[in-house]
Amino acid sequence: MIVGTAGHIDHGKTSLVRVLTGVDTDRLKEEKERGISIDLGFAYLPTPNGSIIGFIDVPGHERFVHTMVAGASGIDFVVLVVAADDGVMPQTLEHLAIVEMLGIRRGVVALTKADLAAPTRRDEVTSEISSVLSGTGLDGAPVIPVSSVTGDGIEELLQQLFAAAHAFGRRATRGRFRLAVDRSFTLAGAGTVVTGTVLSGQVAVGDRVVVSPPGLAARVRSIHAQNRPAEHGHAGERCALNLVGEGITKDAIRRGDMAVDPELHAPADRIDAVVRLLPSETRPISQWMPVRLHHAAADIGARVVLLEDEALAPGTSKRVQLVLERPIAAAVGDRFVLRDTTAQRTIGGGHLLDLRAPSRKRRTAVRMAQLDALSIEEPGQALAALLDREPHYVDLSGFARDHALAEDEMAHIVGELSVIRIAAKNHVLGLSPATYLRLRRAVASILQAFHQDNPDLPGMGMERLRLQLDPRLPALAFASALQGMARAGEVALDGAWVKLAGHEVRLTPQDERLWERMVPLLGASERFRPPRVRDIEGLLNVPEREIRRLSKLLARVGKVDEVAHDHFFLRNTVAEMVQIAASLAAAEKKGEFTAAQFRDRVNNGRKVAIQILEFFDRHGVTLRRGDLRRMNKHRLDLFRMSSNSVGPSNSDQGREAPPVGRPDFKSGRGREPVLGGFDSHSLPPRLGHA
Ligand SMILES: Nc1nc2c(ncn2[C@@H]2O[C@H](COP(=O)(O)OP(=O)(O)OP(=O)(O)O)[C@@H](O)[C@H]2O)c(=O)[nH]1
Ligand SMILES: [Mg+2]
Repeated sequence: MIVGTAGHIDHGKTSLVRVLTGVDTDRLKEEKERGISIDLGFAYLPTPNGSIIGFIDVPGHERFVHTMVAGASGIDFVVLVVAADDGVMPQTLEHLAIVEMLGIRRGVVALTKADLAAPTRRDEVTSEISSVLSGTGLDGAPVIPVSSVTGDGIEELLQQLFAAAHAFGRRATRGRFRLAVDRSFTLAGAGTVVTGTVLSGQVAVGDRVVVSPPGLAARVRSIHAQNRPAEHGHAGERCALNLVGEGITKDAIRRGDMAVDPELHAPADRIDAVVRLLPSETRPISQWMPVRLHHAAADIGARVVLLEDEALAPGTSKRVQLVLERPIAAAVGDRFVLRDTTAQRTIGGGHLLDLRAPSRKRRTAVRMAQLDALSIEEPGQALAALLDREPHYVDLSGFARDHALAEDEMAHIVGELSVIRIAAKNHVLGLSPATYLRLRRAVASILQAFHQDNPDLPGMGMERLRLQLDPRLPALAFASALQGMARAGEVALDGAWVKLAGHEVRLTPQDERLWERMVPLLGASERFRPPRVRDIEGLLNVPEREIRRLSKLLARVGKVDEVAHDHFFLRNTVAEMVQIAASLAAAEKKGEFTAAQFRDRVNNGRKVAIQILEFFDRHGVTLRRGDLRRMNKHRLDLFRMSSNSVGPSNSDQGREAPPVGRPDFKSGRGREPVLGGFDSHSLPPRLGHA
């Protein structure tokens, strides 16, 4: 447990820590000279059951409130110090407000300098204290009169602290590692050391961390936890980390930085949050008002964008967007304090909702619904709620990172909710099973309608399909989702075309008859030199454009290939010619053959033979070097023999080439819709088309 002091200047905070722990935390020369605390002080106290309480002593001076916030950000328990002679003073109230904003609900009040106040005065101050605590998280906290001079009450306070530490136990070691740096210094023989409170997760000697926001990578060479050498540091402990790495120096790391699990390094500078304005404020927070944001040990200039219609009035809470002067390392749910820009008053505080807040459409109903979901504290429930709202998909990698969730925690949540994961480039999108089912049904029905209206087209353009769907997934994710549906046998993909599995291009009865008359002309002994469109017109007495139209249609479905303009070959013939070229190449020592060799084998004249080879060149089936060609072994089956059913076409004659930069479906990333490290659920069983 980490205990922090709080209270007005000169009320005896440091003296109290000294009698409790034996450590004088006012170490600075200036602190000695002026008799006040300036910086944070740290001390440790072993408890009877063997655990160690860490103390953070804070300055009370009104000019050092920012330091007080930095110290209070990591504490579990507060000792609010009120001098019995002075009573409640301005920084008593301000520190109390800060403790409240930081969500600290455990604590005691030490009524210090009890030796200087008569019993009636003590009673007076005690009732003053109960009235200021009323309605706060510390409402009803015990008030213990103590004197650091006579030692009165110290034993009772100690017992209270031990009991609290015992009841508190250990902070749950949830989440990925985050340590809020409050000091960075050089230690002779060790190098750079940073100290701070572990906010979440744990760290072990040898671990890699990143100092964020600067982005400095480091290795943890050694650890002190609660002032003792340790192999591990856990959430809720004060730790000193000896860091080594390029660029790691005491000056490169500042109070306010975080040492985090490398996965978490993603500084944020536009953050949606809930803010409560203190009732003591006299004016509401106005649009674009400048404030000072105190988060963990950092403080940064920021502007407030109001997200709700009504003004943010004193004593109320509202959603706002914080636009920061520079990014911070944070996590969803983190508490913060707002002070005015002249650093004279604490004006409010709150907690963070979304680290990747949008700069546009930030006040829409859709956005508010998302923020409702993000307001849910329990991450699993928040994710479930998000998946349920527009846009109906969630960047799971970003969600896990911004909630500082450990891999197994995220895997558990994803498993519990049966989230469907879709890989897209560097992240993984999640859909609820219901949304995914809806998507698949919509894909099926849109394709069905499309095939009905366009029986002669092999499929629908992937982009056109994507734009008709809700949710409209990002293009890469959509391609991955279709891959999943293709694996489940629901759809078939051919480059940028999507069709229902089992869809075949149907010819009209007239086309069917014409095709039956064309086949013998294209096949048979003249197959390597089939008649051109115009020749067929003469042979069959059918208009040239009809022959051309049907030929192009059949080319799209892979029945024929347009080797040269208006010159269509049967797909089987093209496949046969690839074999011939391959056998020529195989017979040559260097694997290269000439156009003349090819012509002699197919015996169709020099001009046509060269047109065929150039067609192969264009498709990368052959690789030409001067007069010689060799085979491209990766493309040997580009023109597979077509079966009875109409197979996918690989000819690009008469159809669009696949768009450049389309997702590589063959890469492992696109194939498995699984977030790195998560257990590998596959997509759910196929959707019936009934
Ligand atoms: N008589 C008496 N004097 C005390 C007691 N506690 C502290 N003092 C005196 O009060 C003065 C201030 O004490 P500190 O402990 O430095 O006060 P502080 O709250 O740490 O002050 P800042 O850190 O500057 O806010 C010192 O001169 C102490 O000796 C007490 O219980 N009785
Ligand atoms: Mg002090």
